[in-house]
Amino acid sequence: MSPKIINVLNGQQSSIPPIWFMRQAGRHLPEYLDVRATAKNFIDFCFSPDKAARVTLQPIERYDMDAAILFADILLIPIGLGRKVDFIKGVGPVLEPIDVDGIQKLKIDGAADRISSVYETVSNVRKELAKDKALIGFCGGPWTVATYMIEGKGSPSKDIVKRFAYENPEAMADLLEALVISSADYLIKQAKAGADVLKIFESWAEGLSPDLFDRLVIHPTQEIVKRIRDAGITIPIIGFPRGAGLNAIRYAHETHITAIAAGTQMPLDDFRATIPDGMTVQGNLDPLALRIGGKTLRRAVDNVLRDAQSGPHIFNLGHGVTPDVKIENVQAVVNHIRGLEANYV
Ligand code: 1CP
Repeated sequence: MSPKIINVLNGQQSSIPPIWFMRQAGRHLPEYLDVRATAKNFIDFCFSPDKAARVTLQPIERYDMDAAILFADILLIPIGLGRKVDFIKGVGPVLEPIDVDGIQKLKIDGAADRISSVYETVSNVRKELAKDKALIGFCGGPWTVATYMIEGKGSPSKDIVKRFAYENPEAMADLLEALVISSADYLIKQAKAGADVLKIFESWAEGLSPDLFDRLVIHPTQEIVKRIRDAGITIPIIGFPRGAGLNAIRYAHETHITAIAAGTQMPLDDFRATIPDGMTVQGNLDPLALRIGGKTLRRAVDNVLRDAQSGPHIFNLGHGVTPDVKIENVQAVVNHIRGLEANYV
């Protein structure tokens, strides 16, 4: 039986949508914290195929989600390109900010091979995952990864990076090209190792003028998709231009992705009317409602189901599960979606 999420990505409509959550493997799960405690640091954890495979499978085992998402991070690619990346407890990612000179020195050749333990994780997971579940591989969108590389820290303010893009268009194009080449190669290798779906996380797509959005988001994404297709990889690709507003319409039409993930603020019914006919939409429960639970959560789930019902839909959040989310709340949403008794607390 092919995974339900694959049928929906191929345009089939289902009265019970497939469901998975961004950041479903993470700190809200005690079993995740147990494995996490055995790793030296977050990057070592991502590069340990046995441990990473184990936590990738945990949300399937606990919640019976329809898809597993590879446990890795969008900031592994800068490591492949030869940059130093650390994750500091309580702070988040810390990178040495890159400048024009640094961009010229990026090690594009072999970047995806230098992080090859990720493909081992993919094949370990695929071996253990049931046939009716899909494995999602992923990378960060080039613009989003560039924001971290230029600013050097988490939750980048983007103004520094936008200024860099305006003032150094050639260096910015070189940086995006390095990210396009290495990220496409990375996704191709994940697909060859057994990923069933690929996702491009453009988490910082907000606040860009249409012109910058074209140059920094649409064009590089088109290039990644083209490289993947030219390599003979035909599996679905989900794009997630979080916070892009109306720029998401052109993203849906012009990047040649298969399906589009919507952030929390997107009205799914209006959005569907603007994107290519029959394109699958993923999203977009408010992660805050998931934290709150109870009636608030039930109502928020019903609203998403109502707004998404006119076409193929994958149920998900508008952004990731936060560490304080209660397991009971996630379970209640999964049961509700499947028409089972949902115990909202
Ligand atoms: O020690 C820990 O547990 C650290 C928390 C953590 C986790 C669980 C980080 C650090 N990364 C991850 C895993 C991760 N990251 C996954 C796989 C697990 C899953 O989804 O279940 C994925 C798909 C990502 C993708 C990712 N990393 C994104 C895109 C999605 C999004 O949230 O917008 C981004 C922006 C990152 C960067 C990142 N990595 C980690 C943190 C804390 C951050 C965000 C930093 C910031 O605030 O900007």
